[in-house]
Amino acid sequence: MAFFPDIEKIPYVGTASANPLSFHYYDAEKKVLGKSMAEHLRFAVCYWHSFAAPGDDVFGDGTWDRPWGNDVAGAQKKLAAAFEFFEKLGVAYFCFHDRDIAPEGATVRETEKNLRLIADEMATAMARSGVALLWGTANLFGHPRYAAGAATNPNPDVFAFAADQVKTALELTHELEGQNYVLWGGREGYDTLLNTDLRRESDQLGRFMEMVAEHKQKIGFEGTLLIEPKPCEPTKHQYDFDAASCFAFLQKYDLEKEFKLNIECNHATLAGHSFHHEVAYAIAHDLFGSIDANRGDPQNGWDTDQFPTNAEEFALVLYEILLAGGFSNGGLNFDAKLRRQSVAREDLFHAHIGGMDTVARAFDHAIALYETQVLANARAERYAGWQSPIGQSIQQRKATLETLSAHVHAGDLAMEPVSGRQEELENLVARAAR
Ligand code: XUL
Ligand code: CO
Repeated sequence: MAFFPDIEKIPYVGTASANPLSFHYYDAEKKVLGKSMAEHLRFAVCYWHSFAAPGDDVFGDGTWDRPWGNDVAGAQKKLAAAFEFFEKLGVAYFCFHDRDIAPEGATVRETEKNLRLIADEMATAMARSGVALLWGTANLFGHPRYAAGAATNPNPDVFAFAADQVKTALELTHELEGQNYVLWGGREGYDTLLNTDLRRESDQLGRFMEMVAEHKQKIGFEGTLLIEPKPCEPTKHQYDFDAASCFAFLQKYDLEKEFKLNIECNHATLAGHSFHHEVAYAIAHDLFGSIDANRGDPQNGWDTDQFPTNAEEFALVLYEILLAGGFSNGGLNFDAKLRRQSVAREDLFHAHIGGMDTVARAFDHAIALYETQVLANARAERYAGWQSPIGQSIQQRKATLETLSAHVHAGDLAMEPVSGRQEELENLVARAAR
């Protein structure tokens, strides 16, 4: 029996139609820059917010209509509803944590049995529908055993338990032909420094990540391993604070060739950055992998995980991704949730339609910036001086403090301040919106 019986496949109707259960901007088949919009944007629905979560918050119980219990029969109903949703929405991908799709049992064996049963049904649903796995991951933060962290737990048995969980989830992702495997350090951080050995916890996390990379090679998983930075929540301070902290961590443990980053908008803003900054930073350091699309609330300081609604802000993110050649294994996962009062089943459609239309409008804007090259030309012009002999000698590592000193003493320097043209460029960006 259908979970969304009154909803048909969501069509693209264009801006003239007022039908709310349709796309007004996202036209999956439309070809731009040699690929369809669906191929460029690689949308994914996340299992946890949309199907596993009950709509509770710290002050109150679940409000959403998710009529399945936390047992295997419930997991089967949830799977059927999720695939009905993916197909009716028309997305190519989804993402899950191990515990979203199957309940933990009383023993490790029972947990694996539950996962196996659902994984087989999932493989069948994927083959039938053509909906593929963007990434899999393990929930290493929900169970009380992980209250003091998983890889950074003071207890090595908890570390081992987390390792077993990741082994299983990585193998499952490989089996389901997932394009990536994500590690979000849910509780890899501290609540207080008074009881925390920072050096030890960093080394534990480093060794854990090395083992994940080793196992990836061993089983022949060809997807990308992704770390997802977040500065805080649930812990006071998380070690994968932002893209730059992840880069330092990866370099320390010689892992920068093994991992890329999954950048989430609301995590970037929690860290005091813009989404644009985090994506641009990851690209500039060859670490860009995938994105979790959502937004925070500008007046609230926490991870509200709302669906994106601001196309202009998103356009700059997509512009950077376009300049970098687009997604390869990565994609755009809606790590976003409904508000607690959104209790109608169709709210899930409105939320995703809005998110996808916002991204489609942003993409159109990004293409305009990309095609007209207004920003690229301004950037190139700003650094044009580096083509000069002195610029080249520095870039080619031929210059020394002495040769530069000689250059300065020879006089004839051109150091007049030049306009950064920020306001003009902001106007160009605004005008490029179509
Ligand atoms: C939590 C978060 C996670 C990861 C996957 O803030 O973003 O859902 O995306 O574990
Ligand atoms: Co996320």
